[in-house]
Amino acid sequence: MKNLNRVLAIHDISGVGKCSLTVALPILSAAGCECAVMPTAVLSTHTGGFEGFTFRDLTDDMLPMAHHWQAEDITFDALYSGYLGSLGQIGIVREVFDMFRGQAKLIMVDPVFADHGRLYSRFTEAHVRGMAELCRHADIITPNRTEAAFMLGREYKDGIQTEEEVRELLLALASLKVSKIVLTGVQLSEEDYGAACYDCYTHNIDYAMSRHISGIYHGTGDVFGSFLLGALMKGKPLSDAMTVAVNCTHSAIRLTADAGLKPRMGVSFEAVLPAYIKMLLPA
Ligand code: PXL
Repeated sequence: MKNLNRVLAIHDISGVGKCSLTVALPILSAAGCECAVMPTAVLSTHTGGFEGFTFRDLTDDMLPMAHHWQAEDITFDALYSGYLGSLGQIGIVREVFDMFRGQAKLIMVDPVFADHGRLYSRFTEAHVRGMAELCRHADIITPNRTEAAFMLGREYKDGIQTEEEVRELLLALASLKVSKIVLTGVQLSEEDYGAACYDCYTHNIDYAMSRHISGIYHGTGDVFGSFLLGALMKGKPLSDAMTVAVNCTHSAIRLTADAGLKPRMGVSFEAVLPAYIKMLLPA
């Protein structure tokens, strides 16, 4: 029998500091998906908040893996890319999308390269342009506010936004020719923090807000993206899936903050998985 929920997650493995594949695997599995992986690099830790991390680039393995899957008639129902370890990987991921887009219902690109107004270590302006180009090949993109601004060649603006500013940003991102955009890190007041989405078919803009928790918690973009994709694979409409992802990510940050855990180690998403699974049950 065909498994209708096989997702290919294309991210790095950071050994410590929960993010990328170490969160995509458990979250997508909790959503009932089979999570296949194409690791882009293996690191001792992620690159934010740790010094001296190891970095094994896996660029040369990516296309051979994809060709093997093709030779074995393996298909994927969704393709999900995140942290890419080198500029060359952006073109390779495009090729992988072309190889498997026939059967895939959904291609989601999280253009992971920056946050809080700064590029992640190892990335340059060329990576920003490459990611903006990769976004054109996705059905859904999930940039944070920094990535959105940089891909549009704009200055990053911090703090509270008006709904009109969010709307303008979403419409500008739609010019990258993606059909659905989920913008994260949206802040509408001191308290209201979350995400906004735009569907270019319906022209609807929706918001999902939760109570703002101050601090910079690592890996939350990957946790959010994985919660979102799992809910979409369960058939939730975009705005409902975004609400699930905002609520679950918020709970994971709340638990981490209340326990006084170090933000660079990632958030306590594990404790939220039972609630997430319940949210995905049919109404
Ligand atoms: O969470 C994004 C991410 C993923 N993978 C690696 C990272 C980062 C952000 O810094 O360094 C290796």
